[in-house]
Amino acid sequence: IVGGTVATVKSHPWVAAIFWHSKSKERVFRCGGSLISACWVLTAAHCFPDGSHSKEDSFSVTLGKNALNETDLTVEQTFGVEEIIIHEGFDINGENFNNDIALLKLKAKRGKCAEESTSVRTVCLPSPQQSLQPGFTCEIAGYGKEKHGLWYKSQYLREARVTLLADDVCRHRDYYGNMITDNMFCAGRPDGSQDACEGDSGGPMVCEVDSRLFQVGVISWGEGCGKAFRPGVYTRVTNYKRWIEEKVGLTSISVG
Ligand code: 4AZ
Repeated sequence: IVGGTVATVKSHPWVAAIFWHSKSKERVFRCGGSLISACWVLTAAHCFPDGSHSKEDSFSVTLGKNALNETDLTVEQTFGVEEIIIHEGFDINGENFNNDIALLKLKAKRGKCAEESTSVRTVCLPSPQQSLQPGFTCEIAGYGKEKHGLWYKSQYLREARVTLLADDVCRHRDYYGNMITDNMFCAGRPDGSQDACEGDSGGPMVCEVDSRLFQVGVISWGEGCGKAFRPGVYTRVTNYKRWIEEKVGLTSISVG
C-alpha cells in the first residue's frame, strides 16, 4: 500500500495472508485475499503462476494477521489449502489480466474452518446489479510495498483510500487505453498519493454502502504504484457473483 497508514486486522478482519512454502519449507508471503465464508478465500488468479498445476500443499492461509514477520497465536488462524480454483477465463500466458480471480478452499481442522472473532470475520459480496458512481471512495488493505521499486514488502497491514474512476476515463489513451476489459475497473487518486502496490494483489477493495462494507474489487494490477494516469486496476467482483456462488455453493456466503 502506497501513502496509507498502518491498520489493525480488527478493522479489516476479512483480510487473508496467502503464503507459499518453498522447498526448504520457508513460508514466503505471496498475496492478499479475503474471507468470504468460513472455508473460502477470494483472491487473484495471477497469484498462482503455475495455474491449475499449482499444488495445494504448497500454500497456507493465515487470518487475523497484523504483522507479516510476527506470529500472534492468540488471534491468528492458519489453514492448509484444500483446493485452488482459478477462473477458467484467466489467461496465465497472456499479457492481460482479464478474469484475475481465484478461490481457495481452506482445509478444515476438527470439522471447522475460520472461527469468527474480533480479528476474523467474513466480508459481504455485492449484489450483481450494485454499481457505484465514479468519485465514490473505497478502502484497500494489504501487506504490499509502500513504494514501487522497494525490494521489501510492508511488515504491517496497511490501509488506504482510493476513488473510483469512470471506465471511459481509465480507457482513455492517456490512461490504460484498451487494456481495461469489462471485468476490470480503476481506482486511485488524481495525484497518485494512495494506491495498491506489489504484494497487495489478491486483497480486497471494500466500499461502504448503507453502513455495510461490501467487497467490490480484488486488487489486480497497475503500471507501477502511485503514479498519475496509472491508477490501480481491480477485478470487478459483481461480474463474478454467479461464478463464486457456483464454486462455493449458495449456502455459505454473506450476500448484500
Ligand atoms: C502487483 O504487482 C501490483 N498500483 C498490484 C497493484 C498495483 C500495481 C502492482 C497497482 O501486484
